[in-house]
Amino acid sequence: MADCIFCKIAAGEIPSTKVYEDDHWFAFRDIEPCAPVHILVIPKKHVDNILAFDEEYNKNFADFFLVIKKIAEAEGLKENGFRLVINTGEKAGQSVFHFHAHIIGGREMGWPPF
Ligand code: IU
Repeated sequence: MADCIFCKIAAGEIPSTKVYEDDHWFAFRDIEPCAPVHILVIPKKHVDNILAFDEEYNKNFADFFLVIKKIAEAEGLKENGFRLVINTGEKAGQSVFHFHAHIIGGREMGWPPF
């Protein structure tokens, strides 16, 4: 989508610290990490967020959790686990309107999240 910064990152038009890429997914390190491991996983095909999904778009997410698992294992997060955060909507903290999942790990986590 024109003017979407994450579309441009996924296309390599804006540099990022890439950690994973396949035909459908792109993952890179967050520029403002909140933990030793903080990675954003984005679909290459644009969607604003979960609220914009329909049945057709959802087919793109068939391998979503396997991609997350692959990245988490490669980042050494298997033993201590990690948190997956998907902020959806401005009031829930979403600031970039291209779906992204935060993989956060490498430190103790508190609950509830704020
Ligand atoms: P949020 O869930 O929409 O709030 O998360 C957006 C994240 O994208 C946030 O953690 C930013 O630091 C991160 N980010 C980035 O890594 N690179 C960018 O060019 C931009 C935002 I814009």
